[in-house]
Amino acid sequence: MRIKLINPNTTQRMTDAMGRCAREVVAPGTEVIAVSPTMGPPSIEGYYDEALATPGLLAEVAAGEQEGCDGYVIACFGDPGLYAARELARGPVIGIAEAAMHVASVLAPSFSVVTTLSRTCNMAWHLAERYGMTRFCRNVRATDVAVLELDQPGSEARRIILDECSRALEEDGSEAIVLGCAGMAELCAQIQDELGVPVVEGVTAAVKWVEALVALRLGTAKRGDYARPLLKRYDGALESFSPTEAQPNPAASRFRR
Ligand code: 5HY
Repeated sequence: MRIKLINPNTTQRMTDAMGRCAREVVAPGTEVIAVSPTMGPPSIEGYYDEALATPGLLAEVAAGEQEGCDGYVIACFGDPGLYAARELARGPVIGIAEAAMHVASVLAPSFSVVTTLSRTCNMAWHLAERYGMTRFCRNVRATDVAVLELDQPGSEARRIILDECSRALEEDGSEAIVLGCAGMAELCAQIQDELGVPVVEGVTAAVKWVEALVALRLGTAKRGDYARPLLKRYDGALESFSPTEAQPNPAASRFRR
């Protein structure tokens, strides 16, 4: 099977790191195609970044349908464009925040999210509400480490994140941690080893969830909300995004009718 892992920001080194993490956990026979859009913000740290990352993300999903991709991961903790992507895709589409929160919710009675900038904390709360996770999510904490600082040589990011996770366990009373940024994926194992509690990051959680759904021959429901977008011609710079008839996806036959 082919899973398209889409980093909605345009920073290729982040995309490469996510691809490495995903390929470590997928089963033999599962191909991970890790991509970034060619247009959009280099990091997503607010509503405006997220809005302007979405067209490029959706273009990658539309391309994936042509490429015969079986499923998709939206690898940004805001889960941008998740529902729009589901309108385009035949296969499952999972966001990393959605995946990480659900996984943590079956491993512990409660979790805290540890994310990047303070200004994105409410976005995480909104997602917890949307996913029915507020009864599990005790807190959303910011480290105020910018997304593109996470992997910088000499960065104190790992220690700062680890300290915030420790405070979450002590002060929030949480029994698990959700890492609130795709850029934290490569830090997850070390942090979990140090803390001794489940530390969940959404890239690998989402990839394995998509893999499981595709293996079960389950795809996105194409009735109602997630049916193909209605046909219409868009104006101006977005004309190329005009909804068209569904193109045959070579992978579609694998899904249960
Ligand atoms: C992410 N931004 O996972 C989010 C994290 C955040 O570029 N990739 C980004 O801070 O919301």
